[in-house]
Amino acid sequence: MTPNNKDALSLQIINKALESGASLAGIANIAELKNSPSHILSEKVPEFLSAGTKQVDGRKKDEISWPDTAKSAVVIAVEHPLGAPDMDWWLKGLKGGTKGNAKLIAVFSKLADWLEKEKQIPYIKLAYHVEHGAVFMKDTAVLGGLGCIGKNNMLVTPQFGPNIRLRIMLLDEDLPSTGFTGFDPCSDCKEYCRKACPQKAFDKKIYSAEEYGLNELPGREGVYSRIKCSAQMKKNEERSRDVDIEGSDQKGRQVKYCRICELACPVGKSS
Ligand code: B12
Ligand code: SF4
Ligand code: SF4
Repeated sequence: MTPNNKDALSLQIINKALESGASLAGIANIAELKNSPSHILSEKVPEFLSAGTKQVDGRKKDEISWPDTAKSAVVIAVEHPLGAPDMDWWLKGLKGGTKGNAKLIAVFSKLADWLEKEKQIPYIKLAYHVEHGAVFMKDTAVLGGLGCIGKNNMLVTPQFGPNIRLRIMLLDEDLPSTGFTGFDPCSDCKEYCRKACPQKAFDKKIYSAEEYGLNELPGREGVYSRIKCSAQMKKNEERSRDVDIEGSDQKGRQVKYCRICELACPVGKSS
């Protein structure tokens, strides 16, 4: 396929994802993704058990298992606006865990149908947790041109700030990354995100470029502590409660995980 044809195919895929309900979409090349900061750092830091990791027999936490056939990754984002906090609430028994994840899964279901029927491109829809086959989503999104990593250690997009959630699908098609944006709202910001954290998770430098061999560090300067952040998630779990599951006679355990550093960020808050 010529470079022009590849660009045209990428555009078609992105447009189909947007048409299917994604708020943003992009593409990351697998070779670049394998060399992105989270994929490098995760191999160097000790295993970590938290709300975001899973105990899977025979698998190391944070360890990616790359399918041989995958050559590019489609990344989609769905907006989680201030007016719909329930999109982010985890509920055991709900498909995808949250309403937002259910929407992300539905978008990929439509895109997968189209890839199969119209393009005959093999794909793999990835899970959320790395131990269940996921890759690191924020890096995929930066390479795909959706935004930058902010001082809150989250993907910050020009359109929706950090108020988005992500999902990835791998393609057996060698497409180039749709690119960095140069967008950086943090350089002259008063760091509302960091100041708002109840665990003071950004108060100490933990990672250094010299020790880890990369300049792109958690929280940008190596100040984000996932141990402190995770302590907050544990508190949130302790405050969970049983609620009705819509469309079912079952009850499920609802957890409202902290997103204070996300909600404190002024970027994209006009929506
Ligand atoms: C495990 C996990 C957690 C754990 C550990 C977090 C961690 N960062 O280590 C805990 C439970 C603590 C957690 C907390 C949260 N999480 Co979480 N989490 C994950 C998960 C499953 C894996 C992330 C991970 O382990 N990363 C590995 C570590 C090594 O990397 P990192 O600390 O994230 O830092 C890297 C980046 O900053 C990056 N980086 C820095 N500079 C640059 C520059 C460039 C150019 C690039 C490419 C990268 C880059 O490289 C760093 C390595 O240095 C992802 C889903 C996924 N499969 O990716 C969701 C995910 C990252 N979480 C998400 C969210 C929303 C949250 C919370 C707000 C809680 C909530 N309500 O859901 C908080 C936010 C914490 C914060 N400020 O970062 C979203 C982020 C969306 C966004 N806008 O960025 C994700 C993508 C899931 C989703 N549904 O979309 N999470
Ligand atoms: S509050 Fe400011 S420093 Fe923090 S992520 Fe948003 S723009 Fe960046
Ligand atoms: S999610 Fe909550 S605890 Fe974790 S860094 Fe953000 S504000 Fe702090």
